[in-house]
Amino acid sequence: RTFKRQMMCRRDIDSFSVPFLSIYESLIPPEEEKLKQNQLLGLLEKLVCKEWPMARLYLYGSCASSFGVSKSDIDVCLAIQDADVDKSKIIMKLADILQSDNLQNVQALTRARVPIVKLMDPVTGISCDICINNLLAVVNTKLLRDYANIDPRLRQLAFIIKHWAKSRGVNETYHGTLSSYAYVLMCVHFLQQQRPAILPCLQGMNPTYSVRVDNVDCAFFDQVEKLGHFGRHNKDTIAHLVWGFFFYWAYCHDYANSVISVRTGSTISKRDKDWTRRIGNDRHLICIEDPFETSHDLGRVVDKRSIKVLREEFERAADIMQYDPNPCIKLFEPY
Ligand code: 3AT
Ligand code: MG
Repeated sequence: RTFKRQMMCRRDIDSFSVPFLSIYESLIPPEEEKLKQNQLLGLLEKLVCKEWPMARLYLYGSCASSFGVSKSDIDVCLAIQDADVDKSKIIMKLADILQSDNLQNVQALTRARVPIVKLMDPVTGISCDICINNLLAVVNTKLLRDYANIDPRLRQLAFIIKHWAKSRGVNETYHGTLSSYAYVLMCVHFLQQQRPAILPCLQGMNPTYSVRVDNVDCAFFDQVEKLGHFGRHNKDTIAHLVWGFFFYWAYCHDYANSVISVRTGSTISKRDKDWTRRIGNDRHLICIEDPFETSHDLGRVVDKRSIKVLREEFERAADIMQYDPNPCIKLFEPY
């Protein structure tokens, strides 16, 4: 590993940018998909307002953060400002309402960590998850969208990494691998770490946006259009960054001692967070700090078996990026 840590990138790396960009472009949702999403959101708003006139619906997750690939499910948050909301009751009621309006596969998952109603709209063909009052997710979605608007390479990199993770079966939290949200944070962190930096640390700047949600102060600089083209001094191509991303997670990240932290734009020590030992099911084998819920490690789903799978996948990908004659094909081969 120490040998590889000093490894130089292959000389022909930039020649792979064109094929990587065409993969990226093939994953972008077409405009009509956005229209259908809005059509479904409109229908849901109409149904919800009949029962709860003061409620609001927010789109969050990848379809709102610009990290959604074509044919993704959409994530919707129902915000109800009632003093004592019983989420399970609302979920059940909501499922009833939706069921009676021709929506299909309506399921109320009241016992999940985040209780949701799932449904499929037969008119648009879109599937949707609706949660209640999960406003932190709405705010972290905004943070990611603002990062995406700073440099186009973030969205390109994140699409390619998500596509790789899905192809290789390492985007399944119920199997101990990482969520899409975690991979996007890993991409943001990686671009913050480049020299010159490709992304700034928005939470480290003077806040222009500030809300308090569930007792968490969420504040960051959100006037990103004023940053000019922040990453312009760094000319790295997308192929180089994909190589660098995998190389970083395969051979450079200090799994034993470090936590990646988009909030600080850096890494922090596991000891400072008291994430050095297993507590309950949280093993902290790969540590990714949530930007707002800072006690929340997005790597907590990873266990002894799946950390091995993940690290072997990072090494496989890094080696393909370094040596394979056709990395854009080999990288995404199904496992
Ligand atoms: P997909 O395109 O659907 O794979 P996504 O970014 O929409 O990716 P999810 O559907 O898994 O990801 O999650 C929807 C949003 O919920 C993303 C993020 O704003 C929030 N979220 C997901 N997991 C967590 C988590 N562990 N902690 C905090 N927020 C989360
Ligand atoms: Mg989603």
